[in-house]
Amino acid sequence: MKFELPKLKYSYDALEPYVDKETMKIHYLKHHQGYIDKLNLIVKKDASLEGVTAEYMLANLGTIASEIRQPVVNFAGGHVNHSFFWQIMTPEKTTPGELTNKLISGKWDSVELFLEEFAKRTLGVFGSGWGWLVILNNQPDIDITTTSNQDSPITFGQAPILGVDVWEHAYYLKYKNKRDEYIKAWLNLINWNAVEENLLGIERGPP
Ligand code: MN3
Repeated sequence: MKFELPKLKYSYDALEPYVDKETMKIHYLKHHQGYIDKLNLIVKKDASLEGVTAEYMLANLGTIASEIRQPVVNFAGGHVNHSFFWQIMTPEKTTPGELTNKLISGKWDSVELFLEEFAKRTLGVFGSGWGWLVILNNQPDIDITTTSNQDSPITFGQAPILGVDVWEHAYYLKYKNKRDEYIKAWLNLINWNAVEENLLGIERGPP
């Protein structure tokens, strides 16, 4: 079994003007593919990882041999985070679902205020990383978190609901050093249907 790029549900230019075609192509075909290639190399060299999902590795880092643990964090994390990222964006205009509205408004009063706080926290990530809306596994509570590099919320017992990549490779071609402008634009791409599905999936529990 080899890890592979997940199919995109939209074309490289579909997210314009918020995320440009060139950035999408490089991000997906070069950066994400790069994480996958390195993850496949790790698995090829360690028979105990054969058939293990990347999510399981990230949730059970203690079971990973110490000399490959950090590479697994980086490359399984890079693969899982980006696979999540592509499906949490959409060129279609979507609106927050019923459960999304209820949970977010219950904590931040409104979706608008949540997005302000999400943008602020994500802008504050030092260096490369991610901003997340997460739910603690099997808990009703949602929260905003950030991670560095390709660290995954899964490693910390959190399930990602929404997440934005704030590595410079995600925005530098179009936005240069203006991460704030990128995040503000990116909020227009949120796939609220996927957010609702993520919340419903966690409410239902594992199959
Ligand atoms: Mn990236």
